[in-house]
Amino acid sequence: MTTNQRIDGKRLWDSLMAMAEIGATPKGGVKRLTLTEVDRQGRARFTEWCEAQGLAVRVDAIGNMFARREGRDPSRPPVLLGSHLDSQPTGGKFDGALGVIAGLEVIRTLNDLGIETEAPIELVNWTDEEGSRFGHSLMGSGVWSGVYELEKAEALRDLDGVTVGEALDAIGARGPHPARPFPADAYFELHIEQGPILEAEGKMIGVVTGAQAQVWYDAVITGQDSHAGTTPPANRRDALVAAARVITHVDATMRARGADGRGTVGQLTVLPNSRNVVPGEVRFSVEFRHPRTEEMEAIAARFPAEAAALVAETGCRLELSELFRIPHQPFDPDCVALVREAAQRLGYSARDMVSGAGHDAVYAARRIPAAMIFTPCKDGLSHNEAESILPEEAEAGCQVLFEAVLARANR
Ligand code: HGY
Ligand code: MN
Ligand code: MN
Ligand code: MN
Repeated sequence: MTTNQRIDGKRLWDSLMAMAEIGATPKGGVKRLTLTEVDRQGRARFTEWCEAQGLAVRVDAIGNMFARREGRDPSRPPVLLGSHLDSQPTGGKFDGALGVIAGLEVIRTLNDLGIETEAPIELVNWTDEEGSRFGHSLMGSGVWSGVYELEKAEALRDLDGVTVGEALDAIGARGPHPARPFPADAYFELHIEQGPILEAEGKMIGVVTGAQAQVWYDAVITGQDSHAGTTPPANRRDALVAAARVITHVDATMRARGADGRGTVGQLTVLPNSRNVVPGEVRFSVEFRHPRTEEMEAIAARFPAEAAALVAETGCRLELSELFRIPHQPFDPDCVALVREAAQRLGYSARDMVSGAGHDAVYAARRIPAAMIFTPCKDGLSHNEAESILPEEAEAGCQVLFEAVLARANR
């Protein structure tokens, strides 16, 4: 039988909309880039809401925020829940924020109903999940779980040359607590699917069994800037033409892996970026993903040499640096079962699925049992200002989160 203790869907939605005001963009999305002034405002509002619920908020050295609700037995490791408040430059209202605000709603409901859990509960806002500013996604959870070294993370630079360390200090987000794993019992993350499957199948809940493999690179192609009018074809070393070959090859590599292949060049800078100069340097991102680790590894084994050969034919030079590689990450079967059982008890249509996106749960799972809950999103669209979900979808996801966390914290 379900606990029949219901979260407050309207309060959840109102808080989601209030958070979406921070960094709101004209097209209805949000721009809350990690460790910017707007991120600071989001963090401040999150802290205010947590403290209003009597939670003790602590911040670690990479800016991860943990808001703790005590349990009956303080000796038990806490059950964690949460996600991220940072967004893409043209992000949506719900990517990340849904998991954080739904986690807050779980705590608000426990407080309203006067429910004391056996284990403590900690609500988490992870720093820089998106990776779009500093080039490493899942950065905060990566440092917490020991995948990324803190010093290396702090030294990462954005396109303006600002380091993570400088950005942390600029908004006062560097906390006194060590950014490393502490004893925790489990981690649950509610997130929008960011893809088309649940909507296409008319399912309300995704029971996420794992997340796909991915590998990210930085590429720099060096040719020679020269006059567009006077440089004959034979004398050109056009870095943008070379980059175009590599970009086409990324797409072909993806398609060669069939419907499960993913390959993207999302970020590109042309130098000197003048219309009558043959480009001498092009910097761009490359990433590949696949549900099966061995497929990602097969791409990663061949792509660097293939790309170098394509570039060499143009007389340019390629420097390709691998930023990180994540194998397929299975989630914990017991935690996944709690999600599946909660959806069943609540009567929500559900299906098991692997996440196409990376999530903080992927790195949390390196240290503690973790599971995720997905809700549909309109047209499967995300990392787009038009990202949208229905209030009843947010409510359903939050109710499943409530039940799974309560079951785990009282087992
Ligand atoms: O890229 C990702 O998968 C995540 O949404 N940042
Ligand atoms: Mn996200
Ligand atoms: Mn995202
Ligand atoms: Mn993500």
